[in-house]
Amino acid sequence: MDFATSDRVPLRHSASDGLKIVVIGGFAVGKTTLVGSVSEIRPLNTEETMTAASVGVDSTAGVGGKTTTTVAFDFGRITLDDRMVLYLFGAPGQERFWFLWDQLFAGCLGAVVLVDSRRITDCWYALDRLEEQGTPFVVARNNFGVPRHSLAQVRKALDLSDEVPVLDCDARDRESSKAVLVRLVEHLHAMSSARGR
Ligand SMILES: Nc1nc2c(ncn2[C@@H]2O[C@H](COP(=O)(O)OP(=O)(O)OP(=O)(O)O)[C@@H](O)[C@H]2O)c(=O)[nH]1
Ligand SMILES: [Mg+2]
Repeated sequence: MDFATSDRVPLRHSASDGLKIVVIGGFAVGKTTLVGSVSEIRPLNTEETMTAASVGVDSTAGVGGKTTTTVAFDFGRITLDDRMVLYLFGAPGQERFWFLWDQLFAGCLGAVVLVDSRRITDCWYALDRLEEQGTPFVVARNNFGVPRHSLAQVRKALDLSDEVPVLDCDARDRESSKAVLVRLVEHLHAMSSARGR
């Protein structure tokens, strides 16, 4: 598949061309940042200021500048080629909002699991949910500075099978975030071809 087309493809898609994708992972791993960096429409955000009540509950270790958190979901859209549009739903990361994930998962065809390798265990809940549902996914390690672990170590720590793509990204960078989504679509395509064999 060739996705190396213009970033601003004219809108002539039907709903059947759209894929619903969720971006999930632990608290403060960069989900809202990724949806915002890659979206070609102004992303919908539901950010609220973090209050003193979250101190000691939500660890912002390594993301000290973080002052807001997603309380419902993020929404964005990206056109990958003249046929395919991805509708992106970023999940809230705080445990108290996890009940909203059920609605976000409805109708989704694939997922990006964002990981901060300094807090790798935070994504276990996301992986459990996806594996339980049988939803295909890729794991994207969002780089906060120089990574201390290799991608092979991330794969091992998360006990991922060889078929799950694991890649690096910088959620703040549009091209990097787009590369993650392209990888996910390729993975979905490969999985569906394998099922059709
Ligand atoms: N250095 C660096 N900072 C990042 C990167 N991605 C996100 N950030 C910062 O990390 C913080 C967390 O980003 P968010 O996008 O709000 O994280 P989130 O996963 O949506 O957080 P919740 O919705 O609250 O769970 C923000 O302050 C971002 O500016 C990155 O790739 N590198
Ligand atoms: Mg968020």
